[in-house]
Amino acid sequence: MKVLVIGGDGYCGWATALYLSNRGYEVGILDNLVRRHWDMELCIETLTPIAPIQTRIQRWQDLTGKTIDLFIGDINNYEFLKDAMLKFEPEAVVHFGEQRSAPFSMIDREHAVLTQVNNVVGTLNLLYAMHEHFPNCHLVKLGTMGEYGTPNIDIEEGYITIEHNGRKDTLPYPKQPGSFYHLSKVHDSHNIHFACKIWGLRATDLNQGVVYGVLTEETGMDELLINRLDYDGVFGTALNRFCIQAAIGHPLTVYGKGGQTRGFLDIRDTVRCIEIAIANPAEAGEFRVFNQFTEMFSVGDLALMVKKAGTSMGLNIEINHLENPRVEKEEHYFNAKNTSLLSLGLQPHYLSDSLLDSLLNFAIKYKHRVDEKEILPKVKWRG
Ligand code: NAD
Ligand code: USQ
Repeated sequence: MKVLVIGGDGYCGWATALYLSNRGYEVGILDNLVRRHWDMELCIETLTPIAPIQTRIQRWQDLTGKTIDLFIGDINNYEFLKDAMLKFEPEAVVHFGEQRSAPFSMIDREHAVLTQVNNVVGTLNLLYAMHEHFPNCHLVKLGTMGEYGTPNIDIEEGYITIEHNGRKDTLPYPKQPGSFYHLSKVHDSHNIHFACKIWGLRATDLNQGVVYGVLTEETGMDELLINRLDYDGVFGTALNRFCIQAAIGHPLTVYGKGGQTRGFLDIRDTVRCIEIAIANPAEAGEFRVFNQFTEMFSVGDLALMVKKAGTSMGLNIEINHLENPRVEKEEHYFNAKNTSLLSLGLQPHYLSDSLLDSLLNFAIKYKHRVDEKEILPKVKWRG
């Protein structure tokens, strides 16, 4: 099957492109490399030295004999997107190509607008390209668990059945996102749902939790295939950040009380979930939503797990409760369903001491690249 991976130069996209290529899918990567540009603009770097995309793809071909087509450009440019799709003729499109950091979207008005225009217009262009040229193609779109927020009831997979004044309906689950970034995903979901309804497109919205880890079978094959691993206060995410902080002896940065609970998953499960979604496409006209995470943790508990794993490796780890730069609940109910992907065959890699050991060792290997100034959060939700 021909699969176009939009955002294939990024953290989830690169691992997914190689995984699918390794499994015999014909893969194309489309990316405008803007993430590398934002890193430069913010003066931050991934922990790992990532090779240029052309070098990465060439190395993959040299090692495995498998080719990956490359389209460099912006999905906000409709002509470019349409031409790339007409050239590649995808049967499935996996869409990772968005601005994905909540803090980035909260820097100021300009970054909020950039995030929402980039994400919402890009996805809308893609919907039009599919409608006009590939109406049968399956869209696998990365959404986020953060679309739901932290309601005081169980979180279902996309829809909830409600009885109201004696009548009953199944409706989209209420959304209470916590940043202009997370809001952009809600806007995307609405647009995709509507496009499926009016044009009969088929789409799967994967509401993914926070991803951790760096090595997959493919990205671990060679130094030139290495994936990015963000640790800075803008693009770094909770568990990855804690492991890198532990490796350099920086106190772990738990925001506020640390009771913030989220869904998490190993990057090796991200790539598998995508394959499961592609191999079991949505029906024509169907807007399907899967919650894509394997376990729920509070950030305080994650910090304690990293401290325990690090201490047994001889690291000296402190946990700091910083003033929370975000506006969010720090103690709350959180119970989300995730049965769809499991019932389609996902076999999770649960967070274990051995994964934490390997992530900590990985962080230690590259710790000379860490810029300590970039660890503390600088973006505040209230400005
Ligand atoms: P990333 O920043 O590493 O990668 C995103 C890629 O998309 C980058 O290579 C970037 O250059 C590209 N891109 C952005 N805008 C584009 C545009 N307009 N045209 C073409 N390419 C564009 O992000 P990631 O961590 O790999 O996340 C990928 C997707 O998964 C995002 O949509 C994100 O919201 C979602 N997600 C990520 C996580 C996580 O923990 N990393 C968790 C849940 C959901
Ligand atoms: N947090 C800390 N300390 C840190 C970093 C984060 O306590 O050093 C807390 C945050 O306050 C928040 C939680 O950890 O309560 C998660 O924050 P995060 O930065 O790990 O993740 P988030 O901002 O939600 O965004 C990340 C990805 C995003 C994806 C989302 C999935 O950047 O692309 O959509 O995870 S989810 O959280 O399920 O919405």
